[in-house]
Amino acid sequence: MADYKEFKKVLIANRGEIAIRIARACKKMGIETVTVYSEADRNALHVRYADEAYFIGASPAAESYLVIDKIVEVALKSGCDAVHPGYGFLAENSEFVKACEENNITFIGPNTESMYILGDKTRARQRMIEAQVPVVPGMKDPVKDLDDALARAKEIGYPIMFKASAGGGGKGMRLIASEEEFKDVYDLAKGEALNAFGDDRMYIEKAIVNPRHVEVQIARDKHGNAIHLYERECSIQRRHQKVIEESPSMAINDEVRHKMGDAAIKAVTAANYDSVGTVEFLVDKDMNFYFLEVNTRLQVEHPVTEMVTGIDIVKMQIEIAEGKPLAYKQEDVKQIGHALECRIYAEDPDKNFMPSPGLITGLRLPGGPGVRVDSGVYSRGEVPIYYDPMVAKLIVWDVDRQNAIARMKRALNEYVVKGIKTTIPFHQKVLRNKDFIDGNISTDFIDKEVLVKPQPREGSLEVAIAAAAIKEFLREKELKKKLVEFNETCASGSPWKESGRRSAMFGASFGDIYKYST
Ligand code: MV4
Repeated sequence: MADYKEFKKVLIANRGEIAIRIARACKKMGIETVTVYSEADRNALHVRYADEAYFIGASPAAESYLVIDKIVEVALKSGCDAVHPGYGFLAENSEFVKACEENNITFIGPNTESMYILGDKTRARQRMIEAQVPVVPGMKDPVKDLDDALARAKEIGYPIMFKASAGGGGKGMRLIASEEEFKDVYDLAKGEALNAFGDDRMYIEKAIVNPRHVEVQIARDKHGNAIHLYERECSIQRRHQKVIEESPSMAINDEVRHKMGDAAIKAVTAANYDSVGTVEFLVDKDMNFYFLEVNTRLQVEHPVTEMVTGIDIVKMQIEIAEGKPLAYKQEDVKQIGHALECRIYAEDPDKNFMPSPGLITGLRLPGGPGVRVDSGVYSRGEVPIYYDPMVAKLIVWDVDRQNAIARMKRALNEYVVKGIKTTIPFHQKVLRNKDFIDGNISTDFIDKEVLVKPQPREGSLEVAIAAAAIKEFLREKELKKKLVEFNETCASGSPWKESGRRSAMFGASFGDIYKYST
């Protein structure tokens, strides 16, 4: 069983909040940290947080964070055993994984074979069909030509989704309502795919109307052990960018939840995956779920899962890369309470979410019970124009969704960022939306609801007070039940046992618990 190697020093090939999140896991594990930085990031927070930092080039990512040779060179020069890619940049680049392997550096992520299978959407679909994971009804192979495409679309039935095999995350995808429309856009869509991915293979799926995006966090080690860490609801998106994520999802019940978890394990096992990862599903109005794709990386929204399970996903990912067997069995993983995450972007919501880089002249981060801030910036620090404008994530945990929403509103009100515009006011608007509060969300929520309709002001109606009183009574009852359940879980060997029990009894200060364990 001692078939593993503990890392002494890890290179973090990323920037911003995720570089810091990874460095925190390393420090907790007694691993030395090395970061890299571009010209624009000379004074960045991730550089200050790490034990060592190396300059790797000009500000554009193509000249720094994306240059494989430079990253490998720093890893060798500084004596790192492993590289953590974070998300974005080189995280899903198999050339980078190969370069690491050739230089005896462990890539903290999946093997190249599973990346190859899951990176191509038609190949992944084929593998899932063989493994009997439910996929959206549609084609197994790419279309041959327009006539083939029209014939297949007719069989499947309009509306259809015309998707690029090499796409993913909403890129290279088109909703098509009729045969006439398909004829018009066929060549255009293929051209776009060729331009974006250098690959114009396309396939057809039945379009799921008003779907929910629900994804399952999984972990599988190099010994074939696999667990899931339940789901995240990610339907609140704007132009395929997630805005708010939560766990659990309001869209599914426990029966579907467990079926989805099992399907997700089946999916990653079929690809011989060996890291932490995420299996994306679409869920329709009847709670049918369909496999979409696997994200072969640590995701931005992993903290919501950490909050409801109490498991440090980054530590788990590093241990898997070291070759250790999973520290948890499926029955050890409990989904407790409710977590929400708001992504804080340096964007101006009043100017069509235009990026708002520049000097942060003042910053006060929220805190208190159940609040976690994964931030990549500091007061008097600069937000460069060159990279993703996400500057921080605000995550809250509470015993149920209603409490979590209230806690998130409180935390957003405490959050002060001066000098640049952020999406904080936009989140406050979403949290006041009735459909959001009721859990009535689908993927067109933001365009349809929040950006168009004015939102009610806080506490304006007397009727609402009466309704709230009734709700409060019912909620109290539900809350007491939850605390009893919670303590039973603590007594039965969950990962929360050591750190969670006392604080959870006193108003659930899970943010504080988290800090001690990270
Ligand atoms: C779909 C779909 C409807 N039917 N596939 C967008 C992200 C990418 N991973 C897949 N996406 C979709 N695929 C079929 N067959 C609708 C979407 C979709 C969507 C999905 C999740 C969250 C937001 C979305 C926004 C528009 C479209």
